[in-house]
Amino acid sequence: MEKLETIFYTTIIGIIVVFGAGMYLTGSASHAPAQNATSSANSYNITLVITTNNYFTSANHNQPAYFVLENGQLTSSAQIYLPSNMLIHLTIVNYDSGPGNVPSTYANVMGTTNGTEFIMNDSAVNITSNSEGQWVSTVPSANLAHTFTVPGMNLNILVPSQSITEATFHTGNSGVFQWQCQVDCGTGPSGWGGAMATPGWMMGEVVVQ
Ligand SMILES: [Cu+2]
Repeated sequence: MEKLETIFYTTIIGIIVVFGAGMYLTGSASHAPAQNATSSANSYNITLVITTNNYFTSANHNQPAYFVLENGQLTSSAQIYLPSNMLIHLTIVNYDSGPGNVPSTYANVMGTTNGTEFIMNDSAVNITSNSEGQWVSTVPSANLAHTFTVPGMNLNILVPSQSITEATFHTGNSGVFQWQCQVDCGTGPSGWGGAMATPGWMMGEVVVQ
């Protein structure tokens, strides 16, 4: 009997864990913020994913790119939609390594709650056993892979190598703002070509609506 009870409760806990994870993944983002299932009336969740080794051109392949995780699929980051006047919970899952150079203007976290961000699984994005993380206001340049920077919103989020980053910030009124990675992860002598100069890769628009 005891063994059966153990199996029963283990199964129930397993179902709860799997269901909970599923809810989290499906609630990532939507082009229609008001209909997002898991975001509450007062906040909105969005997950961005940075993958590497994306084919760019025959001369410049292996470029990194941002994607929006939407209903379990990676979609273009050329336009990232956010609701206006809302608390945003942003998660960035970064599979890319880096490092690269960032202008001193963008060396610190800006525009988030308390001017900080939460970093997990630093340099090991696929770790599942280590739940530890840390709040930071900057990331050493030797460990910096990308940024998610929206100058028009005074927002600067630093993305360490192979990591999960979380931050919250408020949107204002509706408008279209440029987003741009500030780490020279592209092609050419400056590193600002290729992905860095192409919408949906390391730049694009944030559409606040
Ligand atoms: Cu970048």
